[in-house]
Amino acid sequence: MPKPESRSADPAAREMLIRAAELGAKTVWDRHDDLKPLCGFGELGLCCDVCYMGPCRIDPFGERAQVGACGADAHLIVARNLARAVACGAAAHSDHGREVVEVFRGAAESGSTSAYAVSNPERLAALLAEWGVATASDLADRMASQFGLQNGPLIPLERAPREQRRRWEKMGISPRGIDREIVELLHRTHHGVESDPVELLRAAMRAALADGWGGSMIATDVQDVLFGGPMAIRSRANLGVLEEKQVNILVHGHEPVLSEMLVAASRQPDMLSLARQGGAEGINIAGICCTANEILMRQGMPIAGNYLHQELALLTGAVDLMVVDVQCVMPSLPQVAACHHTKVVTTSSKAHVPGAEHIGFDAHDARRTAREIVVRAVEAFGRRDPARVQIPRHRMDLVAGFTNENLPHYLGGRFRAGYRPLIDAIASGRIRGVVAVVGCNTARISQDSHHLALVRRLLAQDVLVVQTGCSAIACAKAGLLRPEAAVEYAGPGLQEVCAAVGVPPVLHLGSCVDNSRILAVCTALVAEGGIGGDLSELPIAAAAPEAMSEKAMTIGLYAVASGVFTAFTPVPRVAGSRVVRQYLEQDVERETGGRFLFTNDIEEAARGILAHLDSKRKALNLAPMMYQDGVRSGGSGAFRAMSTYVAPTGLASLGCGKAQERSQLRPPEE
Ligand code: XCC
Repeated sequence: MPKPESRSADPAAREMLIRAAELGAKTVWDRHDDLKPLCGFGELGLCCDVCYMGPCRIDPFGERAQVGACGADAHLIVARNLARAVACGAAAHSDHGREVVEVFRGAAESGSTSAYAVSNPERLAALLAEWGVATASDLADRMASQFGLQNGPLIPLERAPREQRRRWEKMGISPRGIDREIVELLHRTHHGVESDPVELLRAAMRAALADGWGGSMIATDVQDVLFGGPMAIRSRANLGVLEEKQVNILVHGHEPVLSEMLVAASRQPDMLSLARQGGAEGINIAGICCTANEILMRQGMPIAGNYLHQELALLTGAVDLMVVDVQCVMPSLPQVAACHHTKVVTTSSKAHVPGAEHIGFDAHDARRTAREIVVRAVEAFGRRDPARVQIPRHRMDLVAGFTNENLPHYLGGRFRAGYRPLIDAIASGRIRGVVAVVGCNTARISQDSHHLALVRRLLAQDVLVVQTGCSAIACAKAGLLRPEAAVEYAGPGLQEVCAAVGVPPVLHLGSCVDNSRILAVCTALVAEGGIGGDLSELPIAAAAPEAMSEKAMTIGLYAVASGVFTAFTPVPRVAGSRVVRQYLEQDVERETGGRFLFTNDIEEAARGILAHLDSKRKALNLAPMMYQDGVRSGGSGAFRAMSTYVAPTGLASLGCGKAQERSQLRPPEE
């Protein structure tokens, strides 16, 4: 058996990989190994299957075919493949947005019978004003219309800095509705349509922008209106959150519509008493992937793991039921679940998995569906074999729940709520910059190893890290989302800031659609003024250190189109085209202000990001960094980080309770 250490940096995962071998279960790593060697043409992006004359494969060594049967060369083939991936990634995120808008519309209609209601009237009022409508119902209609907007820019685009919008207009990539952009992009990739690889990449950027500043951004807004705006909140992460004596339900996927209702159902007295009658001490709901992030941010529910944990969680034998909706759900789950008593339930009309039970989810009947799922889980608990249960003891405390709306309060406190304290810390050289580290796990890279290596490296260089998605879960499992992580990992400047305001050095901003929150934070930094008049001028960057899904490519592309330097690892399927790499890693910077760094080497990614931050600081004429290698520049001796650290009054001093005892942490003025 391959060494578990080579497959995951997470000790809980390694334990379960050994358990998988004992049980004779195949996991994603085994299947990935079975496929090796992976197709070299595919890896380089040089295999074209857009028509049925092919597939045509370009020889990267120049000895055989250099063009496909139709005459498409390597550059067009690579660009076309990439554009199709971006279209799919944008479709996934934005269709999530459309789903939650439909639920919102149902809740907003007068005389509604929807199981959902607006729980955040303040956010609703702000959106009504911004969108220029009078009622929630009008807002839902206006938002729904954005998806099919045929002409003219999207309404949320107005939030982008003026200079960025000017760049998009000049390039002709101001996005229209996501439906139109994706249809046009796919049309352009059809055989015999767009033959200019760079024009195709620009069209892909336009579709990605329609997602980032459209579908995804609307998803975040609507979810905050329906389910509440997150506040800093404590919880725990890793497989050790599974409870030996409780009914364990895992929610996995992306849309919080079902999972919010499941959390509510699991707390109902009759459901709890049913669980007790079945011999359980309670009902424990935990999450996997981005659904985990959604119910963590708003409800403080524990996180069982990120993408590569989904099969491992089932191997514990402690999961009674896993309920899934859409995206990042491995089709293998029912086979792995068959090792034990675990039931897998699908709920989305768009996502069926052979071997799983399908319980169709309808927002109008959400309570009944959620209760039915809880009942199935309690029944399954009765079939659990305690002798076969093995729950890794690893679980880590964390603080999550930061947003562009609440960050000014946490950073500025009662007297200085706003982004000015952060800007001052950057301008004075205490903080080098802000980097978003986001995205997936992949079987190509030892699980979490790149996320942790990059984030620790950045923290040591006084970089404030913001996170979403499976990357945030990786760091949560490793303890980087605790305020104490500032002492353990941050450079002295960042430590001072974290100690002063009581936030962790790594801020969890939510699920992958919530990358829109990161765009909003960056936009707010521009609006506050002092460290750049455009996103591309700020000392900021982004990274996807273990990218797996097409959504990651879409997010990377809208980040680059928004002016952000973005390190993307592993190298996506672009290596077969010099023209595509040249455009995305260099030339695009003249157009959007952002660019990619594609690399398989996470240290190279870290060096590239740090060099980028320093170049932006230099261009802005900001103060030199206050500390160099732990020593205050021009000062007298080493900064004694440990001895000067004062536990902040807010977050760090509070211990973590059980999820059911969770308490939201209020901004200082409350
Ligand atoms: Fe999927 Fe969002 Fe990637 Fe994780 S980070 S593997 S996309 S769940 Ni979104």
